[in-house]
Amino acid sequence: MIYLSIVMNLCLLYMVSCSSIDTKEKCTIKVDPKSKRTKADCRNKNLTSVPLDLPADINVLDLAGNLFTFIGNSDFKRFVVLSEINLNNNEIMALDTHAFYLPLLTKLQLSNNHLNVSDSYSENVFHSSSKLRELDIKRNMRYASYSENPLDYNLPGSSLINLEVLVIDLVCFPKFNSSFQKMSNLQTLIFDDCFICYLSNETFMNFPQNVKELQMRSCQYFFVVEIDALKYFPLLCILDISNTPISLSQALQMVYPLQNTNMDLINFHHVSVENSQIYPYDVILTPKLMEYIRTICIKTLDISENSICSIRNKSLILFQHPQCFEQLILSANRFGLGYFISYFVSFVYRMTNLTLFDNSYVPLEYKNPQFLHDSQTLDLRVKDSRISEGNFEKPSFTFHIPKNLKYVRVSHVMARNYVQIIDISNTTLATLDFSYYNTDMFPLFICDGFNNLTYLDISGIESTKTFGQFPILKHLKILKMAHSQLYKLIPQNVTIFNWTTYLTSLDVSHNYLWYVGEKSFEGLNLLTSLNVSNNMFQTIPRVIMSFAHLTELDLSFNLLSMLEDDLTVWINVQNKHFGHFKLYLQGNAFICTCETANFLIWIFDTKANLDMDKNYTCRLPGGGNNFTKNVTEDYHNYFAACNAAIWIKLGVSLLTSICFCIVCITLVYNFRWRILFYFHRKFLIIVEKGLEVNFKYDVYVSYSDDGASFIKNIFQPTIEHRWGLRMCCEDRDFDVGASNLDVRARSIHKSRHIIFVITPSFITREWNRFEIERAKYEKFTKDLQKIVVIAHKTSIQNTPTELSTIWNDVCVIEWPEEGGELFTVWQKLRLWLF
Ligand SMILES: *[C@@H]1O[C@H](CO)[C@@H](O)[C@H](O)[C@H]1NC(C)=O
Ligand SMILES: *[C@@H]1O[C@H](CO)[C@@H](O)[C@H](O)[C@H]1NC(C)=O
Ligand SMILES: *[C@@H]1O[C@H](CO)[C@@H](O)[C@H](O)[C@H]1NC(C)=O
Ligand SMILES: *[C@@H]1O[C@H](CO)[C@@H](O)[C@H](O)[C@H]1NC(C)=O
Ligand SMILES: *[C@@H]1O[C@H](CO)[C@@H](O)[C@H](O)[C@H]1NC(C)=O
Ligand SMILES: *[C@@H]1O[C@H](CO)[C@@H](O)[C@H](O)[C@H]1NC(C)=O
Ligand SMILES: *[C@@H]1O[C@H](CO)[C@@H](O)[C@H](O)[C@H]1NC(C)=O
Ligand SMILES: *[C@@H]1O[C@H](CO)[C@@H](O)[C@H](O)[C@H]1NC(C)=O
Ligand SMILES: *[C@@H]1O[C@H](CO)[C@@H](O)[C@H](O)[C@H]1NC(C)=O
Ligand SMILES: *[C@@H]1O[C@H](CO)[C@@H](O)[C@H](O)[C@H]1NC(C)=O
Ligand SMILES: *[C@@H]1O[C@H](CO)[C@@H](O)[C@H](O)[C@H]1NC(C)=O
Ligand SMILES: CC(=O)N[C@H]1CO[C@H](CO)[C@@H](O)[C@@H]1O
Repeated sequence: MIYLSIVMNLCLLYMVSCSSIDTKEKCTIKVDPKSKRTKADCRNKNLTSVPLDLPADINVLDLAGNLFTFIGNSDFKRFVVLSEINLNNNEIMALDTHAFYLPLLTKLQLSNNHLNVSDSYSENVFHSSSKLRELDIKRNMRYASYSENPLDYNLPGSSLINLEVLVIDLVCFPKFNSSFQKMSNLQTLIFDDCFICYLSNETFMNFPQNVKELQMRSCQYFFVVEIDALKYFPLLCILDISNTPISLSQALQMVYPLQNTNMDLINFHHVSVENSQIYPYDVILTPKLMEYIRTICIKTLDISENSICSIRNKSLILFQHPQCFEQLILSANRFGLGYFISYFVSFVYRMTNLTLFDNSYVPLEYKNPQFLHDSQTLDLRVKDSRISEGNFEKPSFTFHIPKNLKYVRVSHVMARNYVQIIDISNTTLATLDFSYYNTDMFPLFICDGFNNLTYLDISGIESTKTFGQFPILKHLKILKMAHSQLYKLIPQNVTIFNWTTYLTSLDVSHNYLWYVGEKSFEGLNLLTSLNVSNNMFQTIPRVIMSFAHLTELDLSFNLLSMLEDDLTVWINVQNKHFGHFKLYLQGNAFICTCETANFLIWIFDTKANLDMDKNYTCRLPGGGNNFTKNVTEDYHNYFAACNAAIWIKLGVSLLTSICFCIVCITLVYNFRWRILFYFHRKFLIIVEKGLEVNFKYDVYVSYSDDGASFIKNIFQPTIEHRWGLRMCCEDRDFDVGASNLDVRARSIHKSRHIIFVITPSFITREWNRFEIERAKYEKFTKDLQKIVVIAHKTSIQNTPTELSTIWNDVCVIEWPEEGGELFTVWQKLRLWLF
């Protein structure tokens, strides 16, 4: 009896463990609520055969990524309503004679297996699956592809008469068997893995005439195309040979049989050849090359990235049917439109159906070249661009945007600008991307009537060039002005954004902003998202709190030491009101002291959505860094003194009447940090002195002989007399007689920052190596806060290589000779040193 029960228990155990393995390997079965189809998902389960426990009524079976090697006649037989099978990425080498005996099968995927198009598909393999509409057998012929022997493609066409989509390999010399003609419904033909070596007039002879879409993307090698190769596809609407290296010249020849037809897409993106004897890499577009394509009515044409370096006889605008174009993509070529710009402009205007125009990434001309033979410029001084404009007689054109154009991208252009005025009156233009448009002048946009511009990107263009160039844009929602030196406008111009007061999203990151005037950002009442990251704000501009709809604020990578209470309260209110508020704070200079305790607590209490999982680096009062999370987790240790302050405050209110004087003293003592912090905001210098008592100097300056006068006459007066920082320079502060090495090491150790002034002879100075090594040492031991490198009368490239290992920790300034830059540079330096 006992024996029996043990056996039974063992059995039970066995069954339990078995079933647990079973559930691990089980496929997930789901009913798609929309299509009401049952799908069995058995992907990546190391299966070698169809699981036996699958219900028979599934419609979709996904077996991708398993280890099938063979499909037998009975494998799928019981799934009578199966309509889709995915067997991609298996190891299938053979199919049984009636492997897919499934009357309702519509889609079969077999890509990335080892089936041979020549002999793997027997006469009856798809017999009875006459509903099959989509067959994907690509990437099966990798090993055969390189062979130069002709390969017969034998597919049982008579059982594929309803096939619409065929995805298949294209080997070096393919011979399509005449049964392909029977696939009379074939509309989409995609060759993937394409290794073709020669595309002759006969290659596609046996394909049915209904094919509308032909894709031969990313073929591996250059191949010759005979001019009539596509004549078997008279109904072709989509031709995509992008990334196939046959040269644009050949691609343009290839459309010979398609003359005078209508095409939805011709995609010749990056068809340039690198090392062909016949076709040069650089393409010169001529009327001869455009002979055939110009007769076609094309909706979308992409000829980007083809090394087109010149356009002869206006051949680009010879198209006979400009009104057909809906999308035109010319990017990443190297041709200029200069000599025929007026014709081009009026040609584009005739493209009345055009919705998208893209001509970006055009590195063409310097905007203001200097020539040696020009006697006026021989003194090699950089001329004012306005003067050179006067010299250069430029034609002036107004570009009328065609009525239906919605998307224009002309970004990353380095050339001369020939279009002075762009007219967007009464157009539907919605998106305009002119970012990094590096030209001599920015066109003036005019609008007399209605416009629908909603997105504008003018990042990377100096804001003084774009300011005032736009009319009032009532529909503009998103404006990007990153990297646009906006600081140049802030002090001078009162309101910068009064032409676009309906904005909801504004990006002014990377603009060296340290201050925003009361009125600079005025009028942006509908703003919901503001990005001021990567600027130099030490305090948040108050104007932000006037944006009543703001729910996303990016303050990352500024110089904030905390967020003031009024701002944090405001953020909480916004968050409560709108139910969400996103705040980005990483990369700031937060301080973890009693005085910022409220802020630190707020970080973890607030319901607003903060980045970095609320964990930011912060500076500790005694020097060194830690993380906000670590500090708050160890709250009692860090803020014990703060709590004491609160208790004493309580005590104070009780004991006021007893001893006012004593309390006063206690107050001062306990609030020393708060007082200090008050001064920190008002008079940063005093605070720094108080917090960092152990430093003797604020800055150690390392320089060579030819920098001495710069230090004495320019540096010292500002840093010492105006800013009140203590400087250590060897000529003055070193005691006579002491060992030079020791003095230097000690002085560096006693300085909060170190500045290297790189002048032409600095590299030859005997001490610089030692000082750099000391600076690195101090940096790594965390005492030294900033290493600043100033290049004066020399280039940054001449910096000693020793500095390169800590390059990320170094602040670099190229000292300008004079002018407006100087002010910014002093501001930068001041912020770094404080
Ligand atoms: C499949 O087999 C591989 C190699 O044996 C193994 O690493 C992987 O975990 C297995 N996957 C599953 C789902 O069992
Ligand atoms: C495919 O079959 C043909 C004809 O049987 C043969 O010549 C070729 O080598 C086979 N290719 C592969 C990769 O097995
Ligand atoms: C074409 O291929 C099918 C299927 O493999 C085969 O039955 C037929 O005989 C072939 N026809 C020709 C003309 O080679
Ligand atoms: C291919 O067709 C074109 C045009 O019909 C013809 O000029 C050319 O000779 C043909 N090429 C071959 C190799 O038959
Ligand atoms: C714009 O395209 C439509 C069809 O896509 C066409 O009927 C119409 O003629 C085109 N517009 C013009 C002005 O040609
Ligand atoms: C203006 O643009 C918006 C969004 O881009 C679009 O939904 C709207 O239809 C456009 N209005 C007109 C008149 O084109
Ligand atoms: C735009 O339309 C308005 C009103 O329909 C009209 O007054 C104005 O002249 C038009 N502007 C242009 C440039 O055609
Ligand atoms: C915007 O402000 C600038 C400078 O304050 C002013 O010159 C311009 O006329 C204003 N534009 C509008 C539309 O109010
Ligand atoms: C905060 O982030 C730092 C740096 O990523 C990490 O070392 C530290 O463990 C984090 N602190 C907590 C409490 O997760
Ligand atoms: C950071 O704070 C944690 C928690 O108080 C502490 O254990 C750790 O030593 C601190 N790290 C540094 C580098 O000060
Ligand atoms: C911060 O805390 C985490 C765990 O709480 C610890 O792994 C990490 O070392 C701490 N970071 C510092 C700088 O002390
Ligand atoms: C009102 C005002 O100060 N406008 C100035 C704005 O900035 C541009 C470019 O610096 C000046 O040309 C304007 O005079």
